[in-house]
Amino acid sequence: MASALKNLSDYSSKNLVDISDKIFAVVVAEWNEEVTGSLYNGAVQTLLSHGAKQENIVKVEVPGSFELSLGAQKLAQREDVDAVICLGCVIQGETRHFDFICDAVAHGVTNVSLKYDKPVIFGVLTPENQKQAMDRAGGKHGNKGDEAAITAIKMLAL
Ligand code: DLZ
Repeated sequence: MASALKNLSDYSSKNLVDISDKIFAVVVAEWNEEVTGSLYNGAVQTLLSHGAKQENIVKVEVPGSFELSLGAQKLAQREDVDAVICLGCVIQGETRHFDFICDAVAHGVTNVSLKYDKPVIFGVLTPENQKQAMDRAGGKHGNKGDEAAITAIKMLAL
């Protein structure tokens, strides 16, 4: 996290990234909403602190992480959207549901990104339990929503 921020500062100081006119769409899964809400807050704060305008950040909610891909596609196909950030949290269970959801969203997000030639960021936590999730959603391991936002900004510099 710290190194990701440092690297982003490097980009900013070299004026390689100006996101003041970029439009970001953030797709947020409602499952485990305490976690995904924190991821969203982290992502938005990071975008704002790096120059994005609040009015240029669009939030769309989908029921679960499985639906992130379609949500991302609907936003990525909009010409005005520059980057899409997908945020979800799939908690490992005793069934294979976890694997199916994670595989589906990973492939789905990748496909949307390549199809529309835009950054579509995989900000999905895959923890073993709620505590591990919260540790990564503003807790002791930082906020993966921040990292997802930083990744989107970096990809816009390509
Ligand atoms: C069904 C389900 C389960 C068991 N667990 C999660 C989860 O931990 N995180 C999450 O984002 N979504 C979960 N879902 C819901 C699926 O993502 C999806 O919404 C449903 O299977 C309907 O397509």
